[in-house]
Amino acid sequence: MASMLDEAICALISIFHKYSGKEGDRNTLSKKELKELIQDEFCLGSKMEDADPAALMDDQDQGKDQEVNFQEFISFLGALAIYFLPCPH
Ligand SMILES: [Ca+2]
Repeated sequence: MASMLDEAICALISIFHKYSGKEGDRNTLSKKELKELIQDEFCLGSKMEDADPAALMDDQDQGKDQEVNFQEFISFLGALAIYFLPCPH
């Protein structure tokens, strides 16, 4: 039986690929794919609704190749998780 953490990791991979496979490189998120992922998958407060995909892309795109790979995506989620850590509910 999968643990909650196993399921969370599988969900992250599944959600990433759901959007990364829409155009261009199937293993990275373009600016458009990132925008769709943020709009469709986040409901962590109003800040995410107003998020500027271009600015988020610049923050996450550590390789500066205009694409966000899975490692960069996970780094972003880690920073987001730390932001919400004091009030998880
Ligand atoms: Ca892609």
